[in-house]
Amino acid sequence: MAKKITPTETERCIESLIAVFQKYAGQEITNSRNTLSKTEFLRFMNTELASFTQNQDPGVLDRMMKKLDLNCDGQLDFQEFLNLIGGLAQACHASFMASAQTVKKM
Ligand SMILES: [Ca+2]
Repeated sequence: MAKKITPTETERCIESLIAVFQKYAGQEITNSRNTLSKTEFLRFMNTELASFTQNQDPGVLDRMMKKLDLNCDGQLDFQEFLNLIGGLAQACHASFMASAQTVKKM
């Protein structure tokens, strides 16, 4: 009998990223299931990252989409989506480091 392998935390994170991408990319039937259209991107941002989007002016998401869409096809593929996640993770990491520094100094 095959032993059930418990995924590591890292493996679960990767799996979650794929699942969340597929969930939003597959919402519009008229659009490819493998990419996020502008509408799907906005839905993703406003649902999954609401704490980030609620204090932004509406132009910010437009500009983000344009910047992330490296091949300018009006869609975000998985690689382009990962650049967004990577950028956000980096920003979070930087702010954790900054607050850790502040705590150390106190
Ligand atoms: Ca693209």
